[in-house]
Amino acid sequence: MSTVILVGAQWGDEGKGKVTDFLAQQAEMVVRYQGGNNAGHTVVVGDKVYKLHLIPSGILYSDKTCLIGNGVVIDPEVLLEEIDSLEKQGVSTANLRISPRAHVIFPYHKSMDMAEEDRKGEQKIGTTCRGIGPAYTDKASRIGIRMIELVDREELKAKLKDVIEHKNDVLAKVYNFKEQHDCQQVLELYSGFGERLKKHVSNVSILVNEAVDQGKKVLFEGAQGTLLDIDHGTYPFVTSSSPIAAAACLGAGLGPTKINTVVGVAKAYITRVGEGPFPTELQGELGDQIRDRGHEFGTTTGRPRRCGWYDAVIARYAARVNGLSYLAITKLDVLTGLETLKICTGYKYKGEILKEFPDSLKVLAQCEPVYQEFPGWQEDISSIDDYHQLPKNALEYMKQLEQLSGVPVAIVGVGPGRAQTLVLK
Ligand code: 2SA
Ligand code: GDP
Ligand code: MG
Repeated sequence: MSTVILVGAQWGDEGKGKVTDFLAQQAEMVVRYQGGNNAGHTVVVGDKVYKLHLIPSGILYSDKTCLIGNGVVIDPEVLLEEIDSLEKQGVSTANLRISPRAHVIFPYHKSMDMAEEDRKGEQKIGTTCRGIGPAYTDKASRIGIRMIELVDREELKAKLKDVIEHKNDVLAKVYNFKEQHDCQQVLELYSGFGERLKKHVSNVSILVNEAVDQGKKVLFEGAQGTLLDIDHGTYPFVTSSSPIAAAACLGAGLGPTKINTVVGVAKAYITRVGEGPFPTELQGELGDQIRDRGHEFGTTTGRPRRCGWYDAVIARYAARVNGLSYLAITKLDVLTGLETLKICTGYKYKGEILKEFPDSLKVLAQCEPVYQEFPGWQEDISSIDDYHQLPKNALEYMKQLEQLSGVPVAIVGVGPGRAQTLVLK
């Protein structure tokens, strides 16, 4: 199949970076289509650990073209740091191209993100405070500034002058925010970023369509996850973009007729970072144990992730809204040693069993998970290289997980390394 969209099937951090790196071996182009540097995609190659935020995980191969689409919001300072850090580690970023239509994150977006979280207090979303929401807000309000303007000093100056005055006003008067942003300072800093990034700016829509039309393999790398989608996620505890598969077309500039396959990445359990209801959350010792074994801490912010049992209601929901062709199940190794494993098959709500993921957050918050239990396994599985060599109980757990999710499993992760990946189909 020549075009594959890879999406998070849970609340993010499913291991999309690792699976993208694995599938990128077969691809010629890897494309990010939404989100920004709120994302943290960890890729382990040999003894090296790469933490990518904006640059597609395909960059670790010297022969892949890596694109950042129009649907991404870009903090140019972070992007340049990422470029510098990769180059220092011997990874070339010469094949990186950025859409001129991608919107830019400015310092006032970060201030707005923090100020808005403060204003919400107890009701806060638990954002990464990277300015993501405010940048998408400006895009929708038609006062955003794009890469095409960032690389044109005169355009940048004109746009900034207008916007900064307004932002300072709102920050001071509405949020009582102390910090004010100096237009000239931001202009100097950002036009410098623009100068450096200019050589990477190129029409991503043309590049992707040409590649697809030439039969090249293109991989679309989603960030965050289905339940963080602004339309289909646990609103308002979501991010401000659309991580689901449909957004790949929008965020890169190609039509849905060009897509062949959608792979959903899910952990063998589930995590979430940030606020909001989480039916299968494990509070207490077991949750802590899974967090420690799975090193479940934010790749971008270092925040501890909340951990819970695999939720097949969510998996079926992700299958529906993304049109999943396959599942890639990661971190099966993290469950090794647990005596009993559970999979949530439905939600109990006011005496009824809900089989579908509810639209109402109020309902979700009152749902009690209904579980099926399975015996665990004790054997170390991290160096197994053939799926059928997994312990009997691990195979049974995977079989049930697949059946309850309603999507065939194609890939299983048994460790963070590139080689710790089992292929089924
Ligand atoms: P934002 O900053 O506006 O996008 O936050 C809104 C919600 O989206 C969640 N979110 C994430 N959830 C999981 N992983 C993300 N990336 C980082 C990682 C997170 C980190 O890879 O670990 O380091 O903390 C990510 N980005 C956004 C966020 O928690 C809010 O619930
Ligand atoms: P992403 O945002 O979906 O790319 O996921 P993150 O990189 O934020 O978090 C996933 C973490 O799990 C990273 O530290 C990966 O190196 C790690 N990981 C991915 N797959 C596996 C796996 O199969 N087993 C183990 N033990 N770790 C994994
Ligand atoms: Mg992550």
